[in-house]
Amino acid sequence: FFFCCVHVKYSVSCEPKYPTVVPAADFDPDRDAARIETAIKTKGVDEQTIIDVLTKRTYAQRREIAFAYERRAKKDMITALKGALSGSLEAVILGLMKSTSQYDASEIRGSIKGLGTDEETLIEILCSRSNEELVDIKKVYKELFKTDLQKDVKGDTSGNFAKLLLALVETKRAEPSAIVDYEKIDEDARALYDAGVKIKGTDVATWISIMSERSVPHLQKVFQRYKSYSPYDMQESIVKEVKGDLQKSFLVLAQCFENKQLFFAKRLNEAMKSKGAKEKIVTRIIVSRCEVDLKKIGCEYKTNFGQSLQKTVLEHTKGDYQKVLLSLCGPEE
Ligand SMILES: [Ca+2]
Repeated sequence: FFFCCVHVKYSVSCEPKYPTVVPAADFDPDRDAARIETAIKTKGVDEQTIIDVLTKRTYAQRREIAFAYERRAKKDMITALKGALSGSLEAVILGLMKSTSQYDASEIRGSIKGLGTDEETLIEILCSRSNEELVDIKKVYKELFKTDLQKDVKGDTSGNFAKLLLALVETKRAEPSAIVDYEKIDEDARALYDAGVKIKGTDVATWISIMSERSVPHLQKVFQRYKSYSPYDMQESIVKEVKGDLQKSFLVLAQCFENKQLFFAKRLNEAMKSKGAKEKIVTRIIVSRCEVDLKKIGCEYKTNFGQSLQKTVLEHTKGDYQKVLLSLCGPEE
């Protein structure tokens, strides 16, 4: 029995990846740079070529293309793309010229430094990214903006909402353990119940520490176990116990612990089908997940909504924006 409490770390902590954008074979940065240069110079701009090249290369390859472009054209490729493109297509292409962490860091910065605070974006990113991703985002944030992510989050949020986001940014989440600790699972499940549904009011600090420090596989089992204490499951309990941005944040966390790709699939569906399609959300999810798990998000999408992600993109977007999204989503499985 005691053996089950021994904490063994996996030798590899990386989560499996399910990208739709993978390294191009026979990659030649000089040839690609020449194609981009011609496309930019073409009268009226040859958007199709820009889309074809840049969506079928990884970020690392796009960087090489940018270097090759600068050597031959004697100017910065990103600046040239900015000048040549506009609107939603420009947003996607410029997003692709950032690494996933740079993109996330910039989206967070934009959500904080824009007019007011865009809590929705802040919550989506901070509550859905893995510990590993958050570690990287913090590092890149500091490099790009010469300030700590913690400091910016603190300056723009308050109360328990701030406490939860800051706890996530501290990146104290445990690595998955190879051994299931049933005692700890039971203890955490009961603690979540005792801190919420069981009492008047909510001991938010306990919820925050459990949900920001335990590993995802552990929390999945905790939420299962939770149902043997509480008449409501964890998501229902969150809705009953807390409100506003704190509720939204806990819900994103809980949904992502359960099935992160399903969470993104639902969010994409909502954003595309909402009145005045929330293009910013669609762009952000597709750009930020195409080298991470967009393939799996597509599978969850199809399973849940009975229609492929690609078909939905086709129905709800148009023009070059549609072309670039479809290319990033890859072929239907
Ligand atoms: Ca309560």
